[in-house]
Amino acid sequence: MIQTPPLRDSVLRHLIYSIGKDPEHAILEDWRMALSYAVRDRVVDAWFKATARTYETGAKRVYYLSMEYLIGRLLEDGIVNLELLDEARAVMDEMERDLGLVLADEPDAALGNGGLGRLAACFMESLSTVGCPAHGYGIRYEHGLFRQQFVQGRQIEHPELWLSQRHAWEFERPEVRYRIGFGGHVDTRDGVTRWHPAEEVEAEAFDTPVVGWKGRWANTLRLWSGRAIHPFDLDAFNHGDYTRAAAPEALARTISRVLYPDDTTQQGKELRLKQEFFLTRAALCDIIRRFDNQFKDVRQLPEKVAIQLNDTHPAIAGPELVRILHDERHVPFEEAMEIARGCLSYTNHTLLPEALESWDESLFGQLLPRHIQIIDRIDATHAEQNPSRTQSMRSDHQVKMGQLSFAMAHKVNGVSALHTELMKTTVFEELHHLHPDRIVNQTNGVTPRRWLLACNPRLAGLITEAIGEGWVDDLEQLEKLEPHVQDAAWLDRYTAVKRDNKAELSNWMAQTYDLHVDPDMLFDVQIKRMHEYKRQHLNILEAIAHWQEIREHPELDWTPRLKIFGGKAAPGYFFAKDIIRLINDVAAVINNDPVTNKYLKVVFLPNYNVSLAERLIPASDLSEQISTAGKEASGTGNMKFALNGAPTVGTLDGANVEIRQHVGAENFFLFGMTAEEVMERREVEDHAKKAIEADPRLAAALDLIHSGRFSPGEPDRYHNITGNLQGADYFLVCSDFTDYWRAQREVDKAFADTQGWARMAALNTARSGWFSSDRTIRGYMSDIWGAGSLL
Ligand code: 26V
Repeated sequence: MIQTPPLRDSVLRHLIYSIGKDPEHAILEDWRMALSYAVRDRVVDAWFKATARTYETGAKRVYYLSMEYLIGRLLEDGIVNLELLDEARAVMDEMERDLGLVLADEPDAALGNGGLGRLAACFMESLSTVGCPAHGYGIRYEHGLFRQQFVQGRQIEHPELWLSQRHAWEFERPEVRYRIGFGGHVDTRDGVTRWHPAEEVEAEAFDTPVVGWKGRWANTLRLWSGRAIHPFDLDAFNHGDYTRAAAPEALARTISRVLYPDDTTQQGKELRLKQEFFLTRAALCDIIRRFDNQFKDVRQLPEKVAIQLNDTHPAIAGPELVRILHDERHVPFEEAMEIARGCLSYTNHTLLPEALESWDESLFGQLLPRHIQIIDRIDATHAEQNPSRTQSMRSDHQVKMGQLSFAMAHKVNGVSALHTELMKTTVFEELHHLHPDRIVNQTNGVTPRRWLLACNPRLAGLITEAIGEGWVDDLEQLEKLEPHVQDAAWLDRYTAVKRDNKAELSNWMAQTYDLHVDPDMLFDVQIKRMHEYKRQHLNILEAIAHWQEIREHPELDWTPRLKIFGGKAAPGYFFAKDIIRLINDVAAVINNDPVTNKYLKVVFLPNYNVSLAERLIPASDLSEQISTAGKEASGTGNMKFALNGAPTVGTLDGANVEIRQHVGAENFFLFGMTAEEVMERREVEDHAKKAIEADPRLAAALDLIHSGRFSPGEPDRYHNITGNLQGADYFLVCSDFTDYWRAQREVDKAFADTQGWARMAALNTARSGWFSSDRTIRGYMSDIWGAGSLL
């Protein structure tokens, strides 16, 4: 074994020999790369050990298939997990570099849209921390989620260029390539059916090691990149037609060029379906090659391989695995189905009808002619085995990916207790009836390494001083903080930590955006994708109403509040974009009102991403989780806030329900209708009108928007929003407004009692241990995958 040199030597060696710079001429990026390589060396040591051990033991492996991984930056993560923070800081101090600036120089890899992608990233880290042999598969998008800019309050999208910046984390594997076919035809000879694709591209592997806590284990995130099989059309080249000669490469690369930025509506685009098959087939080829290397009989697959589908996006894994087993390995069809089902399981992340995947059967059949036949056979077999069945995997000329995933999975899971119950009574009602043991719950979690230890070092330090460091990979140990919460002196220190975090954020906002805010205000934060069901417009309506009240009585002792928003809207989701613009317009008016602006300010920070979340969450006082009940499958931001000592104002939706159970009802500001009440209220005629009539504050706030108070010169700018709220108001903003208002006034009162608030915040931290993604992963291992830890 090679002896690991001190970090300092390693950094200098890499600076000189890997980067080719001497310390005198190195720029920030060079130091960042040198430090990354030095840390990476140690990650690789852990990685090789883990790989060898998995191979030796012949243990079952977990494969996580996801179209998205919202990983964020990796250098700090590696440093924290390998406990190199002090050493890294000392090295950078010696080189007269600020470690914080070096870490922040890394591009933020945004290969995902939101919750689903971030969950995949937390899961990868937890899989390594708990020592479960696992591989993540995804796509190496050249461009991740767009960068958001505001121009006169409106969202402008810019391409994101993370790959054009240097980073140290991936290893190209040119020898690991698979052919991925599309289109063509199917024929049957001597009873054997074969698919002959018309077009083929290659998927090339890029590996990123993912290290767990203390470097005890590391797994692989393998991302696929599109390549042409013959990068050059030689014939065209020899004829001097260079554009045509390069065309195959350009076409192949298109597949992994860009992440689809719309996570709200399924659009049925051909390229998206190609991406899904590209990821899925490349992953399956890799899984089977690895299995064949070590084992003999494909009938053993379910014993050795667990494949988790992150939503329906890789649902084609069912038919493709059956195709490989049946068409290529000649396993009888029904047995092939059984083997595939034994390996596969599926996680549902949304019940919103517009986000459920279905594909036009003619598009599907053109691109995947053999798979559509297999789907029909799976469907027929399933119908035969379940004669009372009425719903098919194909209806209205569409292929239903949810139905397919359910039928091809041995377990199907929801992501919070409420969501799982709703799955049983709504989208999967019939299938649940036929397979009552298939649906299980695995409430989401977040990794405490990134979301507490790394992003909130002050709080992490205070906790470790009180209860030791065991909490880092056993988060429920946070309950040992309870006695300290009863100690006034300790609570003062807890409050000081929060205050320091808020001051740091205020300084950063002043430097970065010239926004000047008082760190003693209540920092009220709503950060998430923009969506009507998440109801950012409910939040801004309340701000308008509150502003009016302060204006009427500026002499009263109001609790000063800063409302912070962050979030991107899908480029084609015009309503969500209007809400962004409205919030920015309202901010411009309210922040410039000299009568009220010591009591109320509103800011919308542009380009919300993982790194910004890491800055904001430790500095938050209040977590806004205000979705229409029944619509947010789980939420994971909600867990990060609670863990970092920001109590929730929220509805009984998704994991809010479980957060409230854990932290205690008295430490959670509940408001709004339940999921059941929501369904009933929708049936009430003119529910919005009635709610508006009953609440003059709401009526006045809507009138202000409608009158053009926030859009001078263009009074009708927000008539679409006001019309929607006064009309159908599908997400029941008006019906929940009054209770939301009441809850916010309770927040004001509670925050004014500094000790009481500190107790509430600290109890949120002490009682959030259950929301670790380590707990979630152990749940998947035992209830779904049948996989063990090799630690
Ligand atoms: C949907 C679609 C629709 C088709 C086109 C591309 C695309 C990309 C992503 C999605 C995902 C939407 C589902 C989603 O992100 N759900 C979120 O999952 C989180 C993790 O389980 C959960 O905490 C959130 O509540 C849930 O909204």
